Amino acid sequence: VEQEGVTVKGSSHFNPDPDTETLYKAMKGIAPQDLTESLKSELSGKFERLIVALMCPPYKYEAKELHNAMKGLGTKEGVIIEILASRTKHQLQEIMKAYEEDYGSSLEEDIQGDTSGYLERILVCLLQGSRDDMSGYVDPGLALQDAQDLYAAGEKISGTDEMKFITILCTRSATHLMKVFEEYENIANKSIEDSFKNETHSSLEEAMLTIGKRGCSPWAHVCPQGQVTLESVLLQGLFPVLPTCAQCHVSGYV
Ligand SMILES: [Ca+2]
Repeated sequence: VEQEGVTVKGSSHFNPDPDTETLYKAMKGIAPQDLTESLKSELSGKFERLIVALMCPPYKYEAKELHNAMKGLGTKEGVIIEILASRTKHQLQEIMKAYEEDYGSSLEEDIQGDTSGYLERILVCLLQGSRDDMSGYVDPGLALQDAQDLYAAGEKISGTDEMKFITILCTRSATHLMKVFEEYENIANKSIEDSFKNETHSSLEEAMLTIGKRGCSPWAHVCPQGQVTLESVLLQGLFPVLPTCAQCHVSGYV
């Protein structure tokens, strides 16, 4: 298989049949819950919690986290922000689908019902998936313009043009934002995080900081809170697709 200069060669000694047969025999007739139970009896402690969290289909798990964050009295805004700010467009679509399947209502409507003001706008904007997160393309001219616009919408004026911040943070890709924040530091002589803290408050500040960190840290898709630990590195290597930050947090592993 050749793709973009990468060549993968099959081993000349590899014969899939005996391995497939052994696996098939081992897995045959085991229902997923039984597999989870068997794993639980074989494992212990943090590693057990991690594996069990990973057995839960990822989007259903996040849908449940969001639902739990909104039901009952009050809203755990931090959980909603963390999940929505750190997922790709495709992941958000899958989470919305899982939410509607499991709870019979629209995630967007439930979030609108539970939040208000600029926080509601930023969350709905993220959910609508207008963010370009696949191309990885950075337009240096646009990055400079965005940095100037952010400066003009915050530090340069008294008060803050929150919608300008929200629009740039919610529609640009993580790689583009990295470049924007770099330019911003040259223009403003301070980091974008410091400006978020000066210009916004409480949950909107938290949302912007979460998005900002995702733009800054290459590890952010493993753990959007920006903590890089041995475990998060191992997890990235071991499970390149499956684990989500929420799952790692719940398992107490990262
Ligand atoms: Ca200001």
